[in-house]
Amino acid sequence: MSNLRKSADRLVEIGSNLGASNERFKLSTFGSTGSPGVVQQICDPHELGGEWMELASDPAILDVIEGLLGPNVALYYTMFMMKPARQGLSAPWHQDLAFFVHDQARLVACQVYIDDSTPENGCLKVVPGSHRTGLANHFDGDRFVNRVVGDTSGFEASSVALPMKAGGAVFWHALTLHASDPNQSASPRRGMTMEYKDPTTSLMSGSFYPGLEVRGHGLMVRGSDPTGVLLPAIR
Ligand SMILES: O=C(O)CCC(=O)C(=O)O
Repeated sequence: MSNLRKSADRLVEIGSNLGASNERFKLSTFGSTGSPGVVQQICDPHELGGEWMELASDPAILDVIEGLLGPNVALYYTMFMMKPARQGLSAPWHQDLAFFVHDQARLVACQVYIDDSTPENGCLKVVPGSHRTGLANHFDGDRFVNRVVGDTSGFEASSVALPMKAGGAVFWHALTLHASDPNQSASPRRGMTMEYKDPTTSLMSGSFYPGLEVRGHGLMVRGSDPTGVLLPAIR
């Protein structure tokens, strides 16, 4: 945790000079507007190696993922969610699969927190069982809007908040409806989201979301790749 916090601080220092988002540092999330110099997300920090890749290939995490997806596990992407104190933006109700539609819903996310995640600083909320209800509409006409369109008050009413201590993790299916509130508290809520998938499931052509930010194909972190396309992570 202390290595991750130190590295996170260094990254934020770099990103705090930015007036606009770039491929690595995002000053906004889920389509909402942020402020110059306030980093909201860091894309694919596992590409930096070190403690980030160590976390993404942590055997304790992969044991859980293997139990859900089977023996072959690819790391698809990572996203470090900053939720800075008083300026952390909300995540509207969405399903991850809408952002990267695959031919099978065999993808699972794990978010590990480096700060305590609480209702006050915008902990994750999920709708239990929603992974069985199919993919909801995330489009307004032909425009992808980063959230489920229409009345989401029913999601709010049936949701469960998932507060977590620093060092803890939450896992969710790629079809699980989830959201988080803005952080209006004095404490940051930093969490590393890691998306894992069965390597035999593929991104569907067209991908449905033209602003797709997932850049790579993924990296094998457990087992082997029956498709022969993905590279093993070298440690
Ligand atoms: O970190 C959050 O509050 C939201 C995370 C999320 O929705 C995601 O990683 O898909």
